Amino acid sequence: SPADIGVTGLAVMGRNLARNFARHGHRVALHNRSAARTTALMAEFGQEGAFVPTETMAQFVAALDRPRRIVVMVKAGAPTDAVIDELVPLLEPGDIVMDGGNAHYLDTRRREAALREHGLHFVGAGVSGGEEGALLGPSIMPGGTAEAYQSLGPLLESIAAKVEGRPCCTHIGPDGAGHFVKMVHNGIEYADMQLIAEAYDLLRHAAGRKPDEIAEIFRGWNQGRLESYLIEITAEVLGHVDPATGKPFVDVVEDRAEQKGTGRWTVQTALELGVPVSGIAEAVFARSLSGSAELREAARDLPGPGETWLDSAAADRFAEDVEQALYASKIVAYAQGFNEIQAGSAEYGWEVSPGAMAAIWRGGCIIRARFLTKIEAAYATGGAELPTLLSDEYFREALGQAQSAWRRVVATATQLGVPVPGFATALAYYDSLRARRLPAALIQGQRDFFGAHTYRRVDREGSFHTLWAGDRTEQER
Ligand code: NBP
Repeated sequence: SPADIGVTGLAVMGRNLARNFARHGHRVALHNRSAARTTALMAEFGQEGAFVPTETMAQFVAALDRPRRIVVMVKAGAPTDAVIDELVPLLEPGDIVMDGGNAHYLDTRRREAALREHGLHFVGAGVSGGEEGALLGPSIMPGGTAEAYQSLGPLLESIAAKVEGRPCCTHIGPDGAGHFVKMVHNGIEYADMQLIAEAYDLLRHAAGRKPDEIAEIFRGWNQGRLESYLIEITAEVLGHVDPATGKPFVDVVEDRAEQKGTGRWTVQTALELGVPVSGIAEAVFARSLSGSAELREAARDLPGPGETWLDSAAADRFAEDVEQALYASKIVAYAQGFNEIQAGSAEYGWEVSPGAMAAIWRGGCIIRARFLTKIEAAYATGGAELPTLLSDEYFREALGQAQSAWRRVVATATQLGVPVPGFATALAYYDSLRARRLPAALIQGQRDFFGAHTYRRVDREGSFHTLWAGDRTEQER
């Protein structure tokens, strides 16, 4: 009998998604460019469910029930286009092609438009949770037509992670919406990881705690409002001892953070949309800085404040402050990311529900966390247009309670010379939004001085220019 769904691209991700579909009772057609992967999957896991292995793309397409539902899970970029080009002539109007790879949302918009010309549905779906998520339940962010989601959605929801019975998958919006949201998810992930890393650094180099002690502190935090996958794995990593040397694992790893590019895309896109995502940007820059060997080498001997540590009683109090600072900074980073989703949605007319994004990130994905429930609730109360999460009652109160500790942490870090770009930029963002008057007025004056760029006045409508080089009278422009 025909297969319910097909998966082409059977490397780690595709193979695990295919197995996940089969384990949920779906009949799955299999295809991979080189047949060896298909054969290997059948040999190892063929008993797990109903698989239809195929060798050629034509056989693969012929094995599928109509309208066909095809998941493409190959390397992002040119390989994805190559697979689509091979598929399209074999398909019929109404068929659905889903790209589950890490595509840029603009590529997804282009592909969606091209396939629409052929009467085909193209679904760009962000899939989060890595290899394990793909097998046991990822968070899935599919974009495309509502009609495509009607057909494909139930299959995706069946394999997605579940939180309190709800699947971590929902229709995000048209064309590139799914990949856009996945991109911002990754950007937020960068920021969250950076903030956690700074918290560790402070506990280590200001409070003088050892990695295994810090692992304990993180385990404690994971019992409270900071409960999340990232905090949980941080404690695991910090508690790990290198078998070869007996040293803390974190001390034998080179301190150069790598990146694949979704964080960078998030920041590039935010710059174009004019959304301040300073927390995500600092996180991307912090990774770049950590990898700039020459730069760091050249600056190694610059003077610092010297070895100063907090005394033991102060260190205990400081650890509590760091928890507050981490929570507050995390709220800011997420608020910024959600603003980018709102801005992308407005730009492209996607009508993405921010609250629904918080809901489907509660399971399956890397940033799954208890506090996403609070974000979902904030958008339920404030609506999809809520200007910032910071003004939601719950977050406002949490920030109010945290702010003194947050300031102490940033001040102490600054005094001791421990870099906290994530904490500091989050606090600066908080204070900038709070400010009654920003020095932007002065910048407008400077711009008008050197470039006659004009300014607006607080007391009258219109654009004005001061004759700076002349008698300094004001003209209305
Ligand atoms: P890879 O990204 O390593 O891609 C390998 C697959 O692409 C193989 O099936 C390979 O076929 C196929 N392929 C390539 Br390369 N060039 C091709 C071409 N020109 N035509 C047809 N097939 C081609 O696999 P992955 O790590 O499973 O990731 C798949 C997608 O999922 C990527 O877009 C990735 O960014 C995304 N993703 C990955 C993760 C993760 O944790 N790894 C998480 C979320 C999303 P072959 O076997 O014949 O070489």
